[in-house]
Amino acid sequence: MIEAIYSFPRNFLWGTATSSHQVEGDNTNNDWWLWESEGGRIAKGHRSDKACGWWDGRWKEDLDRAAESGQNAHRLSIEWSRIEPSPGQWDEDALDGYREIIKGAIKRGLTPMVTLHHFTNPMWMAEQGGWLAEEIVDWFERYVRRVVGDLSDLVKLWVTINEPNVYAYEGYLAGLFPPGEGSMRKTYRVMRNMVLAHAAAYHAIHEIQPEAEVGFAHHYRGMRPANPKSPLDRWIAGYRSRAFNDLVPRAASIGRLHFLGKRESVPQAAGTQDFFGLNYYTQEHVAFDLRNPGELFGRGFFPPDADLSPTGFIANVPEGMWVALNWARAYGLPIYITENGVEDDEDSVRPRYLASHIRQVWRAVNFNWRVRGYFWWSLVDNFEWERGWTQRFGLWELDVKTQERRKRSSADLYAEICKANGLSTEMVARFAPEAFGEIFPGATLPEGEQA
Ligand code: IFM
Repeated sequence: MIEAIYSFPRNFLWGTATSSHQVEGDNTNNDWWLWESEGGRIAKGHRSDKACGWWDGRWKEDLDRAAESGQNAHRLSIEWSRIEPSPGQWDEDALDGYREIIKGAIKRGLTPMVTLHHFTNPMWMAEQGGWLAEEIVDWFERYVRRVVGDLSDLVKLWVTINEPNVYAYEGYLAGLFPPGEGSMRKTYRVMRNMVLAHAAAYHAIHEIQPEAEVGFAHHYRGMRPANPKSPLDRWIAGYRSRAFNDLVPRAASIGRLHFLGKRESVPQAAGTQDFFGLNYYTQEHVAFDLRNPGELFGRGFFPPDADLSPTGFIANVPEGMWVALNWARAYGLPIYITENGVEDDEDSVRPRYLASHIRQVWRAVNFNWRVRGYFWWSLVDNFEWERGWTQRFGLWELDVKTQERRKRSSADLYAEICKANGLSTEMVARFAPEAFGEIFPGATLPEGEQA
């Protein structure tokens, strides 16, 4: 077989992404800890407990794994409830703890990308109204100033808020995240406040650190009309996509909020992204459904022939990554893929999911689209919010009780990709032969490799 390789540019960032509550353990002072303890909220009554033990020091062994497998970046988040346990009170030890982790990443050759808010809130903030409170923009800016003031000598890449759309929909419409509400009006309010808090953080970070690069991590969910010939399906797919995918990035680009017919001007948010952070996992079909007003008269589903993850949470649609990148590129900014991944305890879908998504990223790079880096979700199995430990996204498997890690085959595949700065025919033939034809159309599998 003739060897071929999809090569990436020099200095491309290859990493994995994690978040504080999902890996640290013992985050007893945030709203998720309380939510988990209330019972009936999390699959099988699971709790984050010690999570992956990062706050007890296990970040060292996991970052060793990342570095040894050729990664050159890591995206992690800071836990607000540790830094500011009560309003205006700063925990210097917690700040030192993050300093040590970030220094540890840099020492291992991993460029840190740091997220300032990833779904969890300090208890005091949740009790005073959370993201609906009038004061939230000032609270967030105060916290951001403290963290960035402390860590700007180590960190250049800042993500202010992770997935505002997911946070708002899950917490305020679907009710699966705290505070468990079901109100469209509040969902909009929270997204609006997140845009304003991001804008305030963006300006504050640049004041403290002019050379910083600041953005959001946007969750893009592909939405295709179930029946492309049906005008109603086409309309509802577009409508839902605009409400879910477009609201926040548009506001951070042009300074205008547009949600379900409501328009609002937020000029302070215009032009507040130095890069576009893109989280892409899957694409769904959307059908018009009058019986489903709670979901904006649409019903999202995966088609019967979809290549599904074990719990059916994610369909493997690599073409959707291309669509997402094309969508993100319209904002005219450099792009980081801040998350991409699949839950798969058996590691049966993950190798082909990984390889075929990397190929789509390469297509974009090959057209000179400004894609600067890729962060796989996630390094090690971690606490999956309302799905608890029932979903496993890690390159390394975690035994939650013993804290032992076991390498999955996908970790080896990703290590080879990172080290080669590209994806080769030989890698795909070994790790995901069933996707060989799709990833290298026209090439033939070497003898002995099973498709
Ligand atoms: O685990 C989450 C992460 O916290 C945010 N993006 C999606 C991931 C997988 O569900």
